Amino acid sequence: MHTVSDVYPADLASETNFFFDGEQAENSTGVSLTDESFVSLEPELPYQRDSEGTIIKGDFLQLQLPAEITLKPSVIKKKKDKGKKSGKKAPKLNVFIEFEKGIDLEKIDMETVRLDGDLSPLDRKPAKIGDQDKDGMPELKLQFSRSALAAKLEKGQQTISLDGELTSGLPFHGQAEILVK
Ligand SMILES: [Ca+2]
Repeated sequence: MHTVSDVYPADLASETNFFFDGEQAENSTGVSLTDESFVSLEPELPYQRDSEGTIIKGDFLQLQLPAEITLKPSVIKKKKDKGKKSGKKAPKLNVFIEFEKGIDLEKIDMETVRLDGDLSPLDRKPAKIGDQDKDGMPELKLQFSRSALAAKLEKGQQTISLDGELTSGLPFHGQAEILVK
């Protein structure tokens, strides 16, 4: 599985800005965010001000929660099925979103979830939460149109992203490999 580090200007790196480096979120002094850090980094409103009167909100806005994304199936076909099913019977892509412990899946703002940049889930409610990979951590199951995704992608093995926000506004991001035939 490939991971991609955040790209950011060097002068943005500081002790209070955390960037996801593909494996963990670190600030400029190498301090990693723990599970507990993520939970405590929900935005506190109204924003606090520092000693110079500047509103402190940068830490929260820079954060991006890592999400583990599982696609089922992870192989999709570009050509339309012979049956040419459409509507509710069209082939669906199941996307499972898993967070580190402490992040409540029910806090995902469904309106913000996008696959590969601009695909919205087919059904925003009700969201199904289960543990299909049986690792003890729950996942949220969303469904997307398989043909709509296939139409956007080139043939071959590639990494696609899933992005969204929690109801607090905290963004999350995950990636998964998919093979388009
Ligand atoms: Ca799980």
